[in-house]
Amino acid sequence: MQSDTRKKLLDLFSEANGDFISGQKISDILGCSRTAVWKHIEDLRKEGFELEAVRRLGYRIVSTPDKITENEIRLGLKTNTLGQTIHFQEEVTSTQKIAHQLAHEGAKEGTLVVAELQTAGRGRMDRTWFSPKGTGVWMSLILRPPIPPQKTPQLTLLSAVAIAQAIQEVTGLVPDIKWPNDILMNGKKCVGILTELQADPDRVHSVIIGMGLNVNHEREQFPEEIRDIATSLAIEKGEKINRARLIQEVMLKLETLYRQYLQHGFMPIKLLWEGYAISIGKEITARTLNGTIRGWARGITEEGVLILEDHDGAIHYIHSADISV
Ligand code: BT5
Repeated sequence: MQSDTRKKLLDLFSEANGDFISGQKISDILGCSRTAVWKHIEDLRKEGFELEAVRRLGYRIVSTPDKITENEIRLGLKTNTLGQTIHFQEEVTSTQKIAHQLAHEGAKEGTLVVAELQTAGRGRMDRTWFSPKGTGVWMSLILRPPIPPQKTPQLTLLSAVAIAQAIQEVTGLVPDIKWPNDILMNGKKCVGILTELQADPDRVHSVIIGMGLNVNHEREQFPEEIRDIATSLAIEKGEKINRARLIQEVMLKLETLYRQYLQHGFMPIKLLWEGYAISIGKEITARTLNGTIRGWARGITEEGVLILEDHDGAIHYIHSADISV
């Protein structure tokens, strides 16, 4: 099916919100014959959509598959720009890598790269991010914010808030954020965020926000070395979660916060972030590339940098580290 016809059809079903749409209406709007409409419906069925067809009433969507495809993400996506262009692939090395390439080729803001499986998913400092097939959300979003490079850590924190809000909206669970890029449930990591830049010293060309969400993993599906430190939303909630719906909600929350950020700066985001933060006010250990510091996490700066007061009362500004509470 041509992708714009497909988009129109899914938008129609999305607006109908589970109600029937007549075959005539679909054929009028798509500008094709009733037979062609039937073929489009068959295509959707092949992808795992369950569609009911009733004479004189038309068609309605009964359920969508828990597969992530471009269509699945589109159906019900309420954003204006974020995620409106989707590059979906079943298998990739890393969605970050593809997003970097697309950004380099001029992809527009809001372009989203999503995969079902990453063979070389990565975390910070080239660490491995475990990204098996069919259970998680592995995605990278391209933004082109008019901000200087030193402010981009703010976008990691902004993304963490958006993901926390989306998790809350979709699952009812309230996650914690651990500075700078982890989202935890009951002390275990269920989301990691990796923010990368394409920039000159004074100008950002693009920011690639990589988001890895453990959604429907069972405990045994995690490799042994992270089984005690990782969790998934399904483990915490006790039921499976629709991944496409989660992606849509993350995009929507991100768009809202991003707009707010561009208009009013980081302050409103900082307040929201502090509402989810678990490490602030506590005694923590920060492992940085230059060594380990122990002390009290006093808060974050306007820039999103962690303020740490050591036992001698000296203040350290931490730009990048692993934190343990
Ligand atoms: C992160 O790194 O937490 C950032 C992860 C970003 C992943 C996304 S997926 C989409 C996009 N494409 C990519 O290739 N990456 C991004 P960091 O803070 O360095 O944490 C990495 C550490 O978390 C590893 O060393 C493991 O200990 C642990 N880990 C690995 N996979 C995990 C998983 N699925 N769940 C929880 N913890 C994991």
